[in-house]
Amino acid sequence: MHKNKLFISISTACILLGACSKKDIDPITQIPPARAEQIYNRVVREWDENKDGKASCEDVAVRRRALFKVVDADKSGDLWPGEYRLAKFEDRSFHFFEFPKADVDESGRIELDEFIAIPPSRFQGFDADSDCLISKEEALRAEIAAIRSGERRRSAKSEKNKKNDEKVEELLPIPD
Ligand SMILES: [Ca+2]
Ligand SMILES: [Ca+2]
Ligand SMILES: [Ca+2]
Repeated sequence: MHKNKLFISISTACILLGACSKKDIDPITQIPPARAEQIYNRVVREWDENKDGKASCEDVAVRRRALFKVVDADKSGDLWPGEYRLAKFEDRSFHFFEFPKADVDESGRIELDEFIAIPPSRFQGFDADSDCLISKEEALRAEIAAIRSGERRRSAKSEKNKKNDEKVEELLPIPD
């Protein structure tokens, strides 16, 4: 009884003071379970190269090994700067690591272990706790963040369009 009363008074306080705004509700608790499952499965499908049903660093390594083979044009087993540059087109992670920074042992070549060791920027964007595994919660938070940044972009765009419309109006001849 006591608890109920307390609950009611807290809810009333929320309503009266507007203190418990929507902002305080964790948005991932608002996603229906079936939809949450769908989002998580999509993220796993996107990464799961080793087909173990999880999106992990191991999947990133599998992808890196495959990419290494592709860009190692002269099949020397290591990459020279020209070959390394090709990898940047496939994975933005390499943009953040110029050749000298990636060549940890300063051998003048990027060996496979150096290539795999470069932090995967997109994967890390999902893996908030850096445990090398994208959990369902991390997948959902990334999805919400993506939707929000999409909304921001859209509203910025419509703001721009509005300005353009105003400009167009300025350009229209004034009727007499
Ligand atoms: Ca996997
Ligand atoms: Ca090296
Ligand atoms: Ca994680």
